[in-house]
Amino acid sequence: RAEQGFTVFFTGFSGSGKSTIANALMVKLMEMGGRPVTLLDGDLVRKHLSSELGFSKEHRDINIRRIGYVASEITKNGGIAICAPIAPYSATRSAVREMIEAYGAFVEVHVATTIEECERRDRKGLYKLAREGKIKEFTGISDPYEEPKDPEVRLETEGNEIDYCAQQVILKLENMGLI
Ligand code: GGZ
Repeated sequence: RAEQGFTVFFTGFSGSGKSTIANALMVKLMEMGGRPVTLLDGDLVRKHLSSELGFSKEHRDINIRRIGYVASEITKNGGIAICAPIAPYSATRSAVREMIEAYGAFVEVHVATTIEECERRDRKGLYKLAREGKIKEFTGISDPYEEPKDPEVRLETEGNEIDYCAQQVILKLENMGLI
């Protein structure tokens, strides 16, 4: 049978490790060979696809739907799409799931690093700015994050290596018969 396309959709707080794990997953999938892998990282999407958008609920939803649309096209053509936005709203994630599942599998991965841990790490100094009110509507501080209730994979990053987290996703993809 022809190989089915699929989308791996990471969701979690800023600084939770989404991008890093998504990159590690991309490398593993590319090493397996044969299939094109496209990473739609939050930062790059914001730069190239959504540069006019801010962080209101309306704008976040537009951003996530754009990502979903691109991922659905990749999935339709039998490719692998990896997305890594915050995607704080569960209804929007569900809408994207429906768009993708018309063509292939949707694998939601909750990077479940707690807000306390993300703020403690504060790799980019954004949490400090959010606490000072210099960034408004900051997810987890002054803006909502609706936890996924039933993701395909939930990753606990505290005490686990990047590579181990990426491997958990690989195992799930194998169990689902996708790779
Ligand atoms: C959340 C923000 C905000 C606000 C700027 N809230 O660590 P980062 O920097 O690179 O990841 C965050 C990124 C979030 O963009 P997304 O497109 O993933 O968000 S969403 O899915 O909600 O559309 C952070 C930065 O942008 N950033 N302001 N107010 N993150």
